[in-house]
Amino acid sequence: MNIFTPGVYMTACYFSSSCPMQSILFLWNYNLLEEVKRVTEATHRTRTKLSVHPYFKLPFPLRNLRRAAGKDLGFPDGILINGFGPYQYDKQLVPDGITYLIINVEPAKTYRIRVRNVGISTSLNFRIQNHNLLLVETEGSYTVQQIYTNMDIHVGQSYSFLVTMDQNASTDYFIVASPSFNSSKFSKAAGVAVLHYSNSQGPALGPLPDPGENDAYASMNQARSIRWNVSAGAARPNPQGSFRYGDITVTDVYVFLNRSPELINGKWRTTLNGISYLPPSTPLKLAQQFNLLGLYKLDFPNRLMNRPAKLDTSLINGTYKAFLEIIFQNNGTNVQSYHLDGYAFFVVGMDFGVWTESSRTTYNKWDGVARSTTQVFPGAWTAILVSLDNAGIWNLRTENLDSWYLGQELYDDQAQRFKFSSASSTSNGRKIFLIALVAVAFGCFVLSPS
Ligand SMILES: [Cu+2]
Repeated sequence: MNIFTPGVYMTACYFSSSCPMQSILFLWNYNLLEEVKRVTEATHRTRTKLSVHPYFKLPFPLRNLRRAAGKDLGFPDGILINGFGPYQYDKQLVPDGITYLIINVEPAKTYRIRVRNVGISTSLNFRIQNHNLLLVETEGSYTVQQIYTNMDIHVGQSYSFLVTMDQNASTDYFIVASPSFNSSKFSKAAGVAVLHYSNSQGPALGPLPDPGENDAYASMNQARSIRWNVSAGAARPNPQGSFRYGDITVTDVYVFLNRSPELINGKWRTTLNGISYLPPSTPLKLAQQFNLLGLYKLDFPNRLMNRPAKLDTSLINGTYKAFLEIIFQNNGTNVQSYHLDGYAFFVVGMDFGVWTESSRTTYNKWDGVARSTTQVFPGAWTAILVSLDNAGIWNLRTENLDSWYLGQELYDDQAQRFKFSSASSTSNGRKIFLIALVAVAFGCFVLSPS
């Protein structure tokens, strides 16, 4: 058996779907939603790059979207896998002539398959017919290696699985990504690719593999089962033993409330703690660099304030090397996922209901997974811990574009109060560097015999 070490082939095969060493599957939903994404991204890029002049006009399609905003974007028309449409697994559901993805494999070998949900609003359930998914990595962290038959992957999240080609190849096998929390409405939307053994005897046969118990409760249980691998030697924010996140004193607590879109100044907007992000007329970093006063404030509230929702350029007043506890409370009706640029954070808790101080007793203080994007189920909360060890102004946002383009994002600034670390932490840094080198050498050694 041949196991390809995660990470090593990443650059060589990053975009090659047919690469025998590793396959990266990008999943997304298309048609209306692709258009929304394209327009939204273009707008976001433009407004970030050029900044938003008070008279800056949104492109026309997005203005229309804003007008339509507040309504759900609806169901996707389909799921693409690496840009390809579904294999015709059912003649009633899938039209003729659609090009689909084939992943060619050799029997008995083990492949690393990295799967990312690059969609805009739909949680996806991923599975491979008759094959187990051995979870090994999420967003740059090694996980405890556990076997799953399917995995819910929320918008912006990614996972690596080792998949061993241990079947008899009497047929090809389906690779499926379908909207999570499946209903019959979604049956048309499944993304279907084909896993083809070199000794395969014929085409894949239906029905599609079952998504399992597919509701928010099951999905949360699955999410809770994903643990950080505290004994793996690499791809972790810090070497073993040097950083026990559960022992660090929290310096600041933020409870971010998501709720359904609301009218602010007559327009539909989304908010966190009642604030909908308003991009300033000068990019934040420039404003900071040149000390331009009045363009933004460092007063983002720790909790929802007793005041009407508003548009504002309000940043978190972070401190370099502070340790934050952030609770995302989702009072909306859809799964949200939140991403923090520049960091991996520890996902320590997740539950239904409203977070309270006593929810902390349920936190995982030992092996909560470190990742950059976490889901928050509707009517539920997710708690993360994050060490602000990366100075700068960083963006925290929802990955659901329908919420994002209506203003659900904010920035965290921990640059101005930068303090140089003491001598003792410099020697600590040296130690970390040495351990990293050992890990790299080990990786090469394992791979060279093949
Ligand atoms: Cu990022």
